[in-house]
Amino acid sequence: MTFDREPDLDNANVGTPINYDITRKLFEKSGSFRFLFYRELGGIMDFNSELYFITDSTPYELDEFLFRVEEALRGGVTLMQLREKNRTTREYIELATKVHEISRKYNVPLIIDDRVDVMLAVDAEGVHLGAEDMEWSTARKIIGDNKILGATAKKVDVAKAAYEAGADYLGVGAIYPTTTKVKTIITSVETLNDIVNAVPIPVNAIGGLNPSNMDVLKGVNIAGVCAVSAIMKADSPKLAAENMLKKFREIKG
Ligand code: TZP
Ligand code: MG
Repeated sequence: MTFDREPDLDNANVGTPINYDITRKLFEKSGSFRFLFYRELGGIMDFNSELYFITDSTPYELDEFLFRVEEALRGGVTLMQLREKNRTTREYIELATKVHEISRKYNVPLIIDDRVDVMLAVDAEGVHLGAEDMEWSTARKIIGDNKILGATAKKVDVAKAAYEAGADYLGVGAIYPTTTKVKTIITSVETLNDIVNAVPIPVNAIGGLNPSNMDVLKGVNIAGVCAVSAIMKADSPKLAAENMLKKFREIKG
């Protein structure tokens, strides 16, 4: 794989906007999957997708939902996504505003699922787009280089296309069948590995993952794991997040 632009790594410091050149270089250089992000309100947010928590508010009253989100953050979630499929634009923005207030306290970047407008409205740190959402290149133009663009990919060619279009990270799966409402297919660990080796940006595994079934990911150079139910529906989202992060770090060795 060849790359046409060379980032200035010596000057890649806190405040450097994340973009895929910088991401790639730091990814290769550090191998630690921690990246520079940008300075926000005087604080520093790292992009670290080791434990990427994706929400599902459907079964919960607002207070319970926000409590669970905060518990998950207290448990060590490193990146989070607000994923809403059945809300009006106004409701989505209202909820995102509340969730962003919480995620900021923990310095964890908030990614908005599906909706560039909602992300911009609440000045969240990024947006996650799949194959049926706004095209990645269009989204990148709209959001600029200071926001995170996540993409869903289940095939190597799609992963490469997403990277070329400006994606900062990829979500790949479902690795296991999932109880979360989503239109998806099973992605083999082999395909996941192929994708990891085909793109220089962080790749996260997703789909039915919990600490008891993550061993299959051992040896695959993923940046992290995503979870909805394992954290959202747990008796203690805090404990669930702690356990999941611990297990991920274990399998990474
Ligand atoms: N994309 C692929 S699988 C999935 C998404 C959004 C849902 C993952 O949810 P869970 O509950 O962690 O299986
Ligand atoms: Mg989507």
